[in-house]
Amino acid sequence: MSNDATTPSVYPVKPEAAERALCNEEQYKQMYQQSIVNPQGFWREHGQRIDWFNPFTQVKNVSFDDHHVEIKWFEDGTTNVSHNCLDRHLEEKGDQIAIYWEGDEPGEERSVTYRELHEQVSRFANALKSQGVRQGDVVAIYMPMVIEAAVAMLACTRIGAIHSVVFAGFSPEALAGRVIDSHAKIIITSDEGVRGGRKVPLKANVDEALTHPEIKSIEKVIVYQRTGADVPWHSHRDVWWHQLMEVSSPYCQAREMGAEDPLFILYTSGSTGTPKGVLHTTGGYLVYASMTHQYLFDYQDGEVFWCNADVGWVTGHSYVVYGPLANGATIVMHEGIPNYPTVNRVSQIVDKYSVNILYIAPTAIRALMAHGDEAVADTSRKSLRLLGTVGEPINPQAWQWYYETVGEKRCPIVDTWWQTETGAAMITPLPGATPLKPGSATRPFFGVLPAIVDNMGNIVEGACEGNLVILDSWPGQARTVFGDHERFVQTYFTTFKGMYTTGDGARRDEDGYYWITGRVDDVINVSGHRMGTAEIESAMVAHENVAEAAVVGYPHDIKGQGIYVYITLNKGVDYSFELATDLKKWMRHEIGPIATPDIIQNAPGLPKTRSGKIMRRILRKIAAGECENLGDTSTLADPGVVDQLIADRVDVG
Ligand code: 6R9
Repeated sequence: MSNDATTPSVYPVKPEAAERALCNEEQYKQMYQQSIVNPQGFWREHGQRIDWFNPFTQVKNVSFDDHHVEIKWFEDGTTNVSHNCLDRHLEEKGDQIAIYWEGDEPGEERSVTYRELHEQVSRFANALKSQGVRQGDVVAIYMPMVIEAAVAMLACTRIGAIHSVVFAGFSPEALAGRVIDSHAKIIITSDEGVRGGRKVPLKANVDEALTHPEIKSIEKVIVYQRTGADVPWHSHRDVWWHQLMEVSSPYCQAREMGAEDPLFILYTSGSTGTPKGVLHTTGGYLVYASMTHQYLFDYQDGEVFWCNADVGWVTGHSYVVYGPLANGATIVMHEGIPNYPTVNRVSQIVDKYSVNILYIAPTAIRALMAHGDEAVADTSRKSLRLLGTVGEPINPQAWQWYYETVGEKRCPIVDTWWQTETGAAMITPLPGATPLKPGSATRPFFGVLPAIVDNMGNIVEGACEGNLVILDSWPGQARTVFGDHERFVQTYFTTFKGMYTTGDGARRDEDGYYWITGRVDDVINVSGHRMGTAEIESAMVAHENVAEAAVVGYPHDIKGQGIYVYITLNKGVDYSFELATDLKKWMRHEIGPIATPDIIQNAPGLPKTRSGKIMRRILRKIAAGECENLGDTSTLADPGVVDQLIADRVDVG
């Protein structure tokens, strides 16, 4: 992570950014101070940024005590998310474009105004009601990146149904697991999705998922017609989206919801067990998502905002749908991938819609950077004012390329650190207020109290490195794990008492800037997507020839981390190229393409402690090629396996 001598280590705030921004450096410091010293007063004021049907009087009611973790914000207020994202903009912005949709193939495009979006959401909300969806029911959404994905989400919020968006790249098995856990009543999907020139058989995947014997909750499958492909049909269960829309009324009053009523569930991987259904609630989430969207992108009326995340990830929830729409923004939604059909696709879309703010992941930046200037060829990108990044640490080299080649040194970069569980950005520069250091997420957002603790949980002051924790609640914080509050407490509040454990390591420098160093638990981050090693391992050992599997991440130029799998085969099974290919296919089927192993190493023995715990630390080092310095191996049950592993190592370089 070293900068070469020609690279400045600090980029001062640009005067033009400070001039237009809601807050410059002085104002940031004042507001931050106020938010920490008097959180009740600060959030009482900023809670007003959304419309409340019934105003709140209680601001914050929080306990991080592991005997009784409870998180409530604005609890006696009532509101509705879809009202805030749509109805309240109609008078002034009814004819403004809400969403520019750009299809996978250039030339395929659509757009909707706020008025049109409001009408579609209202119709679809009525459609959901007609299919038996009531307040508090869970609706699974397994959709490609089409406007209707946002319509489906907003329609759920309009009637108080809880959505659970499942990334359309996930396999039928992964979808089934999430449906079982959430007891979803309805699945909304499409005939097919289209990404990078390839069709994804979403409806067929749903059909396959629903053959799972444990799924009893699903009553209806609503199918949006994206490609018009022939799909198998079960007339007692399947319903066409367009047929429902035709007969549904365009009037649907937004239901008055309590601030703490559940808004959505989003599954995320942890270090152990099955994915957790992280639950967010209504009022606090919307206040926090919309406020961060406005401040960290310095979003101003009339600007075009493009976050290219999929709605299957939290970034797509907070910065494709809820944050921007609550602020009445015009957004771009792209169906495809950043480098299809040409490597300058992102830049072309920027020019086409005069995008002012571009928010993408380091993995996409690195993939584009691999093509150098070709990635920006024949485009001007002159509309760009600000760049953002999220999902994993950005290496200074990629930062530099993004800054110089994409933004032509004109646009500040906001490197935003946050998590599914935090709802929205937590540690991030503000363009008018924060001098930038490439690779650092810089300083906390208002109301966020980060700290670094050692492994004993002692808070360390000043410049240091350790575990990143958050000492007090913020409105966008997840409230629980759906159906398993104990797991929520265990995962986030027991490692270090009285604090929220992020699972990330961080360094703080002498200026108080935070540098995220990556996960401290057994979670790997592939192309900005979190995956638990346990999840991959359990899918791997479900294969008939695999006895045991250990998964680690290793540094990967494009993806950030690649998936390196060590497998022990069942007795009598020989390792072969064909078997490795079969295992990769198996993983795509079990979890989805993002879980495809990059490297598989045949490992007749794995390094285990006497208590049987695999020492991944050693496997990580071997995968990364750091075989000389493996650290202490004395606690291994059989230290001999290490030599064998090194001898059989697959060179990733
Ligand atoms: C929003 C999102 C969360 C994990 C998080 C951390 C990593 C996210 C980052 C970053 C360094 C950044 N992460 N943003 N690391 N710098 N700017 O990505 O949510 O999918 O839950 O992942 O991603 O490790 O703990 P999620």
